[in-house]
Amino acid sequence: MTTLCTHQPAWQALQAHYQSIQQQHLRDWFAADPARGTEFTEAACGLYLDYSKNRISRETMTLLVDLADQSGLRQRIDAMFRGDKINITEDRAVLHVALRAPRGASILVDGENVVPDVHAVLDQMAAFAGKLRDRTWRGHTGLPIKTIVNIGIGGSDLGPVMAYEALRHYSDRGLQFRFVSNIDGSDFSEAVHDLNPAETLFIVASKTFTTQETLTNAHSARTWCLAILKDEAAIAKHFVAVSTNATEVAKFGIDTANMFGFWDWVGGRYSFDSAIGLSLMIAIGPDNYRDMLAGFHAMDEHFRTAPFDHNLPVILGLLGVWYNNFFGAETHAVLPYDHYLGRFSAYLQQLDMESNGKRTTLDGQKIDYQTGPVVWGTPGTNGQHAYYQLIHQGTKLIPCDFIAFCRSLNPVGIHHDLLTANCFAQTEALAFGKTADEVRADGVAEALVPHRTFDGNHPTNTILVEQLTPYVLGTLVALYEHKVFVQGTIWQVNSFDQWGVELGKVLAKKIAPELDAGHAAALKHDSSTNQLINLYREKKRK
Ligand code: G6Q
Repeated sequence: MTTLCTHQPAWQALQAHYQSIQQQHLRDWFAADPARGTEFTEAACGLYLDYSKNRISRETMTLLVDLADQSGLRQRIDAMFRGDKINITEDRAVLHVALRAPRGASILVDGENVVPDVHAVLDQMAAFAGKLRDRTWRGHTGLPIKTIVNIGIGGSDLGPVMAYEALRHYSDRGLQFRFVSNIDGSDFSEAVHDLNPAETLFIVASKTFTTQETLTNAHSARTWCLAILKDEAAIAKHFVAVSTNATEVAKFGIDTANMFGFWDWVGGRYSFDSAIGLSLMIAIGPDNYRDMLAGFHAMDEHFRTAPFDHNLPVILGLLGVWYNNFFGAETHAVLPYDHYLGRFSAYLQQLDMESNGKRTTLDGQKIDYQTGPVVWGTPGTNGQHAYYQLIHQGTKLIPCDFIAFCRSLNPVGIHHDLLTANCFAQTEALAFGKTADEVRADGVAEALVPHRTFDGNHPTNTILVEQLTPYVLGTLVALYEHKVFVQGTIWQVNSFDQWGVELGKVLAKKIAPELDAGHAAALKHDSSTNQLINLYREKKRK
């Protein structure tokens, strides 16, 4: 049995250290050290991280880095990059880093270099994307394709849609992109209601090609297409697949020449820079896509080589552990001050929560400490008019990451300065608050003073970047991928499986036929589930 993180000497030292500093206020730390705002910073791959507004001292960081060392982080990083099968419950390597390795690099899985295969698929994607972008790929009736609909779910949807939204500025505006994921028929119906099948291409994105939601949506798309085009031969022109499962792709009727492959060593939530990103490549073009991969790769190299105390994903990961396990923070907010990053927090939600929402160690021990936090957030400034109240004056400690850009992609009047002013103002207000005396000095009536006082001392990171580009998106996503890896290593969980989603899937398959009013067999669930099924059947008939 390996030593649990809570038994590491650094953990014990952090616990004692926490007792000694938990009452200290960021106001005092900043007053005592005028250089704090430039000292607790780090820059790499075009990202500037200011982590000075955290409840930490130099000693905290030293102890956290000790914890990383004692947890074997260096060995785990090496094992991942080497292609070891670190996803032990599925006996798989974890090599999303190979997806962005430059041509000519060598990463071995079972003795074979996988990098040439990665680039062969990228070239195949680029050739196909080129045909859609120059309109030479024609539909069954000879019309060019106007709309690309990605059908996928989870890792085969959240990444593509997030990245498409993030990089929409760089996209071909003559093409439309839509994303269907939910098994709710309204998702599919709304996505296609104004489309002409003769001008529509469906990308069925599914690693396994057995996922109920995706296959159900794909079959509905097929029916919708054939209802108008009335010829099975049309499928070859209007459907392509991204998958690891050629047999199922062929069974669906998609020509495997129009299949873009990837590999079992790419986890779903780590896959949007594989062929799963085909819709994105069509939107932004192969050159921009490769710039994005270069950004991913730059962050991979930074993570692999930088000393832990200068390593952005390590610093963010350790700070997360500090609040999660010592301050008892249960959630973590990611707040991008950029409209294009509207889906970024939802994407991170899966990346983080599906990876580290675990309660068993790699060697099967039951965990008695906190692991992955609840991750959430929406772009600024909308959140300020909604839930920031709770972050400022509520009873919970919510560490936040603020992400801001120096130059807007749409410089309109003074919008961008105002946006950024709001971002900086929030981190300032959260850190320093407003004392009762400061409130009184504003002439506020005594009865209102407690209501208008801000305690402050709320920790934040600020990530400041010049401009949102494909390269930058790559660095940001890799930053969070590796942050999750750091935390998973410390908590000793397998960040690359997701057994927790299985039980619900199995039960849904059992319940689906029981919802049919003609289902004769007696229901054998608990009394609540039985009653819900009965009510549904009864009301459905009306
Ligand atoms: C991600 C998960 C999960 C997966 C979806 C879709 O890490 O494995 O979200 O991406 O269940 O799976 P398919 O791509 O196989 O349809």
